[in-house]
Parts: sequence; C-alpha cells; structure tokens
Amino acid sequence: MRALRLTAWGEPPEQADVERPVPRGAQVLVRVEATGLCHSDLHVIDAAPGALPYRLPFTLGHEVAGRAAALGPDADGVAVGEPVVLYGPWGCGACGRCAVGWDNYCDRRDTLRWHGAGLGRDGGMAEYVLVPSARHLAPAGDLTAEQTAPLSDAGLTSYHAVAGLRPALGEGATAVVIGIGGLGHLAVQILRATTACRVLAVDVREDALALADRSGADFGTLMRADTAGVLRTRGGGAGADAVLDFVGTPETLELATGILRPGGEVAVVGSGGGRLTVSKPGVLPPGFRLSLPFWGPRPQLAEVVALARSGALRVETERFPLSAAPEAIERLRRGRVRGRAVLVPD
Ligand code: FEH
Ligand code: ZN
Ligand code: ZN
Repeated sequence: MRALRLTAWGEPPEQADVERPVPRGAQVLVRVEATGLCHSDLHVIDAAPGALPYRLPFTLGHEVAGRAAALGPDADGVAVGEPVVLYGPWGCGACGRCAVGWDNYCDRRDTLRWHGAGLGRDGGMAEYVLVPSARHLAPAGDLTAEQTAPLSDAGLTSYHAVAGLRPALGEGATAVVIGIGGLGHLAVQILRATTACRVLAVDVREDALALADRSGADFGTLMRADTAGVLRTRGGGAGADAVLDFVGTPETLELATGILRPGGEVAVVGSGGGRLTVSKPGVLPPGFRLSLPFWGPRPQLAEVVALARSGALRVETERFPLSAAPEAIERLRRGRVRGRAVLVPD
C-alpha cells in the first residue's frame, strides 16, 4: 500500500510502498479516507536526530478518519465498514490517566518510544492504518471523513482548551482567540456553540479574520501595535476573561497577558517558542491563571464529533491527494493553508 514515511531525521518524508498490515489480537485495521496535516507533523519532520524518542522509519499522520476494514480475533466494539475516527494520543494503556481515556496526559509518556499513530507508530498518511484496539477509535456517524479527520486533533485540542476555561466563560464574559488557523477557527465555533461569551479574534492575515467571521466571532482585528487597546474597547473595557493563544510566540503571549482581566486565564496551545515570566510582584494581573492544554481526552473526542454532527461545528478544509503531500507540507510551512489541510489517499 502507499504510505508517506519518515525514514531519516531532518529529511523530507518519502512516498513508499509497504505491506498492508494484518490485524492481530485486539487490533483493528482502518481503511484511511482522510488524514489532516498538522504543524506538529512539521515539527516531527524537522526534528534533529535524538530530539524525539521515535524509532525510524514510520508512516506520518496522526489526525485520521476512515472505515474499519478488518478486525483481529480479539477486537470488539467496532464493526467492519463502520466509519471511525482515530483517538490520536496513545499512552501506556495502564496508568491512572490512560485507564480513564486521558492518554494525552499519560503518566508514563516520557518512557514511551511513540505517542500515537504518526508519532513514532505507523500513522494515517497511507491507505490503511493499524490501531492497537477499538479503544483508540470513536464512531464518526454520518460525517464525511474530510470533516471528521480534523476533529481528532484540531477539533479535540480546541475543545479541550475551551473546556478548561469554562469557569471563566460565563454570561457576558469575553474570550479572545489568537490565531485563526486549523485550530483557532474551530475554537471560535466551539466557544459560540458551548458558551454565552463574546468572542474576539486576532490574526495577522485578513483572510483568517474572514474565516473568524464565518466561524461566528463577534469581532476580528489584525495583530498591530494598538491591538491590545482595540480588544479592550471591544471587550467592554474590563479586559479578557480568557485568552486562547494558538500561536504561542513572544508577541502573542505579550498580547494575551496584556489584555487579561484580573482573575483571567490564558490557555497557550501554540508552540511558537514564546516565554512568560511569572513573578510576584510582577506585571501579570492578580488572579492570573495559565494552562498548557495538550490534545484532549478520549471522552471529549466523542463530544466534539457529536457537536459536529449537530451542525454546530464545520471544519474549513483544503483537500490534497496523498501524492501531493509535499505541496501541502510546503503550503503549511508558508502559512498558506486556509483552515486545515487534509490528505486523501489517491
Ligand atoms: C502531537 C504530538 C506532539 C506534539 C503536539 C501534537 C499536537 O499536534 C497534538 O494536538
Ligand atoms: Zn497535531
Ligand atoms: Zn499511561
């Protein structure tokens, strides 16, 4: 079968022909119908030797949707032909976190040589992907695979970030979303669908602000010198109750902390290399809270899929054939993907 494989650290992934896996024990073979392309794929591709604990070679792709194609003899909980989406974070399966489906915060994460499909284990940028058990799958119902795949990472990560901020997002609260890309545009929709707060959007691109508007933001503004003042005014003057930073650069972290209301909270999702200095006394507002949400727990994946099936969540995608993965990767590197890039086996 065709697969996009990482074979050497710091080298571009290669299209290759590999054996189609055969499921054993509780394993499930999934025929891939769509796989999202994520900035983390770029981090994996660009990683220096030894930076990641993964063994080469492996197939990329951690945001995967398709249909169950074959079951190992001990597999249960899924039927052949059923539309499914992969729960991407694969933990040890035995610790307190994994036992309740919070593999994204596995207690033994630092001892593992992989973190999931496409993250040290063969992933979904291929015609088929093998998952260790149906525990790593969620039913996709009547959604198209192109809509479902991004829910497993972009959707779940955004949903989990919003879930952590819910105490701050009551009636009349203001949430600011920085970075309206594959995750940010879904965060705007999730805030719209699950909270009563005002949603303000920030990005460096006009077309991203248009996407924020289509996603239901109350207001959008470009990242400029006066952005903090503009957001404070638009937010009613008291400052933001919550900021979701999907970029995480020094500039966006400065903006996030600069517009925060006392008692407000910042969730940093983007890995833009920004740093925060926390000190008392210091410049951060009293009551400041910070979270670094990572991906999401499996129970919340089912909630995101249900939200999408209700019509409240629509992923803007740009579709590429798997054979055009190098072009999609280049477009993502240059920030020239609208919404989420999705690769479809051709
Ligand atoms: C996956 C693996 C490692 C780091 C970050 C990620 C994110 O794409 C998960 O949302
Ligand atoms: Zn990802
Ligand atoms: Zn674990």
